[in-house]
This record gives sequence, C-alpha cells and structure tokens, in this order.
Amino acid sequence: MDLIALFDDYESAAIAAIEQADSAAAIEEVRILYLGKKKGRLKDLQSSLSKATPEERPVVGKRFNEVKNRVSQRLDERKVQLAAPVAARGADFDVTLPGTKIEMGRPHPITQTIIEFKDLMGRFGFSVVDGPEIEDEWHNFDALNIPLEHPARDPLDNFYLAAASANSDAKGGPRLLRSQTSTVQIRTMEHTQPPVRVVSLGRVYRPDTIDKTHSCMFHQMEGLMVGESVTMAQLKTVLLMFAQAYLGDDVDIRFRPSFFPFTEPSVEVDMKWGDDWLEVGGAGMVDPNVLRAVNYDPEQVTGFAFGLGIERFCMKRHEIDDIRRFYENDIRFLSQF
Ligand code: FA5
Repeated sequence: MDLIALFDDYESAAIAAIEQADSAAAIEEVRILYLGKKKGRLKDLQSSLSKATPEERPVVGKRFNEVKNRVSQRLDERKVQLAAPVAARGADFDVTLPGTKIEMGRPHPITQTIIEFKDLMGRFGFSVVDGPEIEDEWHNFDALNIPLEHPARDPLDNFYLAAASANSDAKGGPRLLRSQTSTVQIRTMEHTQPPVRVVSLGRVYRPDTIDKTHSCMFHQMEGLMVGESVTMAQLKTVLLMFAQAYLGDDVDIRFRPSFFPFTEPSVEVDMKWGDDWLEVGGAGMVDPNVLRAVNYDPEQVTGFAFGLGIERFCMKRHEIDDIRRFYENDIRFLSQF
C-alpha cells in the first residue's frame, strides 16, 4: 500500500473541504470528519502507519506529521476568517449588493432642549458653567440664605447621603443630591469677580410625589447676572426674549410675587403660550446676604437670578402630556424627536 499517496489524497480532500466551508457550523463538521479524535479520517491514517516497514517508517512518519499539521493549521485559519465580520473577509464580500439602512441614534429630547437653551442663552451673552450633583449644605442652603429651621432643609424633602463622606464634620456640612441648580450661583461667585453672566443646566433631585408634571429627578436652568446696576427690568427682558426665542413670538411672560430666601424681591415666572398660563420657574434680585456670603459688596453690585424647569418648556413645545414619558425609555416615544 502506498501510504504517501494515501496521505496526499487525505490532504487535498481535507483542504478542499475547508475552503468550501462557509460557516462556523460547516467548518466544525469538516474538523470532525478530517481531524476528529474518535472517528476522523486522520485516525484511520494513523492506524495505517503500523503497516509501514521499519525502513519506510521515518519517511512515512514525517509525511504523516506534515499533513496533519498543514490540515490543522488551514482549518484554524479558516475558522478565524469565518468569525471575522463580512466586510473584513475581503474577496467574498460583494460591494455591489444593495445596503440596508442603519438606524441612527439621537440625543434624548431633554438633552436636545439643553443644547438649544445653551445656544440661545449664549447668544444673549451668558456663558455656561457646571456644578456637582452631590452637594454640601453650604452651597445648597447656607450660602443661599436658607436658615437652619427652613422647611426646605427637612431631611424628608431632600436626598441626603448616608455614606461616611456625608457626615457633618466634612467641609461644607453633610452631603445631599442638590435640590436646585441655585447651588451653582454660589460656586460661580466664589471663584469669579463681577461682572458675572452665566447659566448652568443640569439634574436636580427632590423626593416629590411623582405625577404628570413632577418627577423626583428633573432638570433646571439657572441664570445669574451680577454687575453694577443690574435691574429687575433686565431680568424680565432676558426671560421674555428667551421664552420667545424658544417657543415663538406669541409667548408672553408674567411675574407673580413670591418668596425665595436667596432673592429679594422674588417672583414666580409664568409663561403664556396659547390660552394657558404655566408656571415655569422662580426668579428675583439676588439677596444682599447671598452677595455677602461670597464676599461681594452689595453696595457695589446688584444681580438677578432665575431657575427654570427644563422639562416644562420641552413639554410645552412638543405638547407632551406627562413628564414620566421622558424617563420610561420607550423607543416609540423617543424616536419622535
Ligand atoms: C427653585 O428651584 C429655585 N431655585 C428657583 C430660583 C432660582 C428662584 C433663582 C430664584 C432665583 P422651584 O422650587 O419653584 O424654585 O422650582 C423651579 C421650577 O422647577 C418649577 O417652576 C418647575 O418648573 C420645576 N420643578 C420643580 N419641581 C419639579 C418637579 N418635581 N418635577 C419637575 N419640575 C419641577
């Protein structure tokens, strides 16, 4: 029996089968047939080695090993090739085949609104600043003139952190998730000399009962302008220009007297679009105590501040009836923006 011829036949048949295999499952079948340890054809060849004469053995044994290694190596290469993405396989990828549409993602509607707000306020000369979402009591309350006994500080109305870093010995006092972006007013003024003209947009957290218009996590845009003779008239003009730029020229705004410890006088800001008035935020002239807390001189500078609910604007523009839709992650809703 010509063992060398047998090995040659085995090699060419195995290599042909490997080349023809066009999937991971097919290549596995080829492996079992040609290299399988139990019933593979290689096993038969190995048994035939015993038929070689002692003189033939070194040559036949060498050829057997060569064939075995070549087939195993080619099989491994083909496996890797088949596992690669179609585009990477080169010759067997037909570039003339019609393509399929790739679904593109897009920013969340709230993110889109934030991007647009930053752009609009940028055009009015406000630069964008950021602040941390985990805050200390100094920035969330004390520096904002919110006294210790004020109900807004009630632990049940805030998300205080229980971690070791939240203990009252830490600089700035216990830590909590910020309940308003007004914290960034303080952080900005601590590091900047007047004049100041900034906006800050981001998440805030309150354990409010969740309903159509309230969420326990929502977004606010804080605005702050401080300088020589900044007035309430400028505040109203900026807010009106902003509301009209975002929602259209037929929008009107009104101020209702209110109270915030960090502004004096304070107002609620309502917006009229269509027939209804809708409360969108709070505003006022920065309280002299706040200016003093950041080492500004209230005799030298005045300022206005406002805080608007971002969801409310987005809901109004797109006629969204329930704030919860923003956070349900339903692609049928999100893909409409
Ligand atoms: C404040 O948060 C003040 N920091 C605003 C401010 C800034 C006043 C600067 C003066 C100077 P208020 O709690 O009213 O105010 O919230 C402002 C707006 O956030 C609301 O008008 C509303 O649009 C939005 N908002 C408040 N609570 C929620 C909530 N749970 N879910 C969604 N939006 C909310």
